[in-house]
Amino acid sequence: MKKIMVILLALNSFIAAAQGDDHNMGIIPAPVSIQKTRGEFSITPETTILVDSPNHRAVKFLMDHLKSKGYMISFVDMNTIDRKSIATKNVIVLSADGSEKMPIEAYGLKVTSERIDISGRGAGLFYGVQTLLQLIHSKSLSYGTVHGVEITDYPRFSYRGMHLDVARHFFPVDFIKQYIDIMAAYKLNNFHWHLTDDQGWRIEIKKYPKLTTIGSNRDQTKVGGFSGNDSDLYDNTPYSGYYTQDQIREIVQYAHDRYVNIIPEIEMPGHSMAAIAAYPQLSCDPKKKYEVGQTWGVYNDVLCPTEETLKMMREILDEVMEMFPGKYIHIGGDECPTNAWGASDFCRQLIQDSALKDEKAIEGYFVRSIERFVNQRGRSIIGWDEIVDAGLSPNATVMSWRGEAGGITAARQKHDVIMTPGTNGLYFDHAQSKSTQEPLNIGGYATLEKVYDYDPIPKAISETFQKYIIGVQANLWTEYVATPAKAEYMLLPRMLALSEIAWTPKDNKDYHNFLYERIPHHLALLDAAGYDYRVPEPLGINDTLVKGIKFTTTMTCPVEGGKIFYTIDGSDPRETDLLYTEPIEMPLAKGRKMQLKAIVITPSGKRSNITQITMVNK
Ligand code: TNX
Repeated sequence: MKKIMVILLALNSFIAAAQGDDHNMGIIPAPVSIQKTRGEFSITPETTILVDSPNHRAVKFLMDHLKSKGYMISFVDMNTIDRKSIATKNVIVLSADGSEKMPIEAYGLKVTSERIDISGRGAGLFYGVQTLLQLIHSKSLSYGTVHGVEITDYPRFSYRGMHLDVARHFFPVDFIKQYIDIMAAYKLNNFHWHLTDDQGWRIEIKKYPKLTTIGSNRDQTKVGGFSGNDSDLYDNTPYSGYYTQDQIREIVQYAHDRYVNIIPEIEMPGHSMAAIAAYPQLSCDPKKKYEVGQTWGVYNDVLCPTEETLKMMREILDEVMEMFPGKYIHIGGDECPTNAWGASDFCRQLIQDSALKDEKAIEGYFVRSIERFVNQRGRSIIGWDEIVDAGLSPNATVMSWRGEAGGITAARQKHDVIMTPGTNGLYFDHAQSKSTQEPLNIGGYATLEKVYDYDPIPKAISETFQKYIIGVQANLWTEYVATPAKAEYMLLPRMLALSEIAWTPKDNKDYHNFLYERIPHHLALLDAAGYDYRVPEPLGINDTLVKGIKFTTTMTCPVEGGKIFYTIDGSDPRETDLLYTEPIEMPLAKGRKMQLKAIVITPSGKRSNITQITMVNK
């Protein structure tokens, strides 16, 4: 026990030292303005939390959070006591005071040795609380301290999104809640829930029960990578899973309590094999036999634009809108081949009757029809950028995923746009490094730095149209993500970079500060909390070759409390090898070559990829 305490205290002073040099004081996403001040507030069992709106979600969140951490702190409703008798010392005050003129979602946070004041309205107050929680540093035996600071903060973008595909692989309710937790902690406010696709329909629809009794089950799943001519290996294992309407409502409420809006996606007219397998009349050839998708890619069978199909989609969306109260309904619209429409007599007739140019125009016809309906219900659609090619629907918001081009075109037509380009690091199913040690993934390449470097406002867009870029999102497609642990691995720490590009003013971004001074502390917290995440390689060596006669290798551990182990004999390092404690001096005789290999092992035992540096004296 004593040993643990010594370690904890040492760790804590290490944290304090790291924070000492960091002008952002460890906060992710970095705030708009932050000024470190003198003094330190100590949270003690006598500290009182004063609130002006006891039912505020931020207050409830803080209460629950502190309780779960074992803090016994009293909350006092300022309206129930004589204002003059309110204590002014050893208090944490959560109020709307001074927030009238603040931008939306803004907060102010002031910490002195006597008190902490957080002011904000709605989400603003909630984000003030999130920042406070990041600033609390607990020592082993006390309730924690917060260094003096003055912060003014608000987001760069109003839409800060994270997506999860639960169709290719299903994720349980508890995991979805955890996903929302971590989003909220990093001030992301829109969870895009990809609920249906070729390989599974995962939301209960009462009027159409076969969508889940049939559509949520596939007989087996493709093993390994997918590209058209891969080997045909399947796992021979049935796969299923869906959310009941009660579970959905529970999750919607859970997200609401954390200022996270959920955007449900019901894919149409493509990526709909699961629905077609359940109700073949949705297709252009109802006599054909259909099955829920077992492999990945794009399927040629798609929804047929008959009145029967459109009616069914409207009825499905009616139930969906009842479960999800938010403004946006995502209707998909991506990757929809026209083969089935081209071969259909019905479609030929429709093209004539509705004066459509050809079968390619059917997607626009479909989307506009659904959009009219969604608009009548007082909601708006979001679609993937193919809806731009299909002739944009009037109020549609566009998610630009095939690069930025679709988003740029849409913004110039004064449509709202959410940037989520796969080519710029925002596809979290892509590999996090070029190393062969990365787990199976879809290909592509999205390092932490690439995510961080992305600016959601494309250079090509003139100032007049920039306001139509309402935000940014990263997508986690799950063809190759079969477990919650892997989803966390793909999500973290890239989501922290996403949070900073979505929230922090561009001029405050600083990758070196993010990577060296803030990320290590956050990874230590995630490590202790039991999250999976990708452990970055030792900072300082990166599969490079250097030439010279004498070498000094300096490495930094990217996880606080983690250790770097290394070898110089060419073998793969592990915890039984040399522990890195200080820069390694390595003089090398002429004609010699030496390889230094290193690995990070975190306090919970997670391991990074192995990186190396090769030194040669020619
Ligand atoms: C394209 S992004 C898709 C998804 C895949 C993803 C894999 C988009 C709108 N469609 O169906 O899962 O690529 O990266």
